[in-house]
Amino acid sequence: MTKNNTFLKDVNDGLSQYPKYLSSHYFYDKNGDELFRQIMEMPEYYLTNSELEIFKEQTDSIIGSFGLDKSQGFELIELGAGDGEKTQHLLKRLIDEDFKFKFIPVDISNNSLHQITERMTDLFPTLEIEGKQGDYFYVLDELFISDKPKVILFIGSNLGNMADETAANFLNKIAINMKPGEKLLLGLDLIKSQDIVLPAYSDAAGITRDFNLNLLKRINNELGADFDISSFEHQPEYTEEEGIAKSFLRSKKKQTVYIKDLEKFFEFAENESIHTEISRKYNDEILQRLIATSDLEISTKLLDRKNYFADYILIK
Ligand code: AVI
Repeated sequence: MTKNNTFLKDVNDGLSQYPKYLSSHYFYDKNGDELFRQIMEMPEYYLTNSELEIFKEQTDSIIGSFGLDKSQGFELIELGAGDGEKTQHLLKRLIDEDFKFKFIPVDISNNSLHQITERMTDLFPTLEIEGKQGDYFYVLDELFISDKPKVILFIGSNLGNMADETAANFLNKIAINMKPGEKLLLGLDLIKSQDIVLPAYSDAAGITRDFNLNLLKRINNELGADFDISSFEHQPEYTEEEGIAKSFLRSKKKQTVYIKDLEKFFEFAENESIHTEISRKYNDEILQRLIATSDLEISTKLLDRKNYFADYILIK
């Protein structure tokens, strides 16, 4: 099935079920990539700065926790690399300390991969870098072909966009590919109160709203739909008890939407919503549960000063 056929099928399945659902996976077209970059700069979106602080101020602890042998080369694989803003601090220290390694950023977006490769090559002309384009869920096996030791980075709380069962399967899939003693650095947003988490998903400037609505624009542009974007609104939810931020698109009125490529109409009741995203927040217990059936163990946990975010180093 071609990429757009999968999109078409997922939109048809998601809008035909009750409650309606569209995967946040589809947020990231060129416009979505740009909106996410802007979200990361919003004052309310504390996740980026919290993890950046760990990468800037605890770089030696991160590198120490990898337990690398300087005389041996290794591969640093970053899943869902994005713009590399945090990783550049790690790369700089590794280069300064004379570690021999190849950096392998993996991203679904060719556009992001191109940008990170340019940025890192400009910053570190001697860095060996080899980007890999693809959905990290599917290209994982191909990343472990060489027998060089590996360090895997999966930061930014990207795991949080997966349901727990999918997240556990994904961690297990990574673990199966790792050799004993290898490390996975997993960056996770921690469970905290609603007054901190909810604004991160409903910033005052409305960028997160546009990010969510962009999904409907994408369906209009790519599948010939006639969503009236102004008649849907961004609806974020979070409770500390549940620990999962959720985003919905709520229909402000009763309406019918036509999707040309499906030759099909979809009915929306007033206030009916489409569930578009989960952003799970974690604690040690939840992570332990997710890795319970894998060969991974928590070896180190690094926190930012406010205890908002954790970088866990997991060892196989
Ligand atoms: C990419 N991911 C970890 C972001 C998050 O926080 O769940 C995506 C995002 N959605 C809304 N704002 C940011």
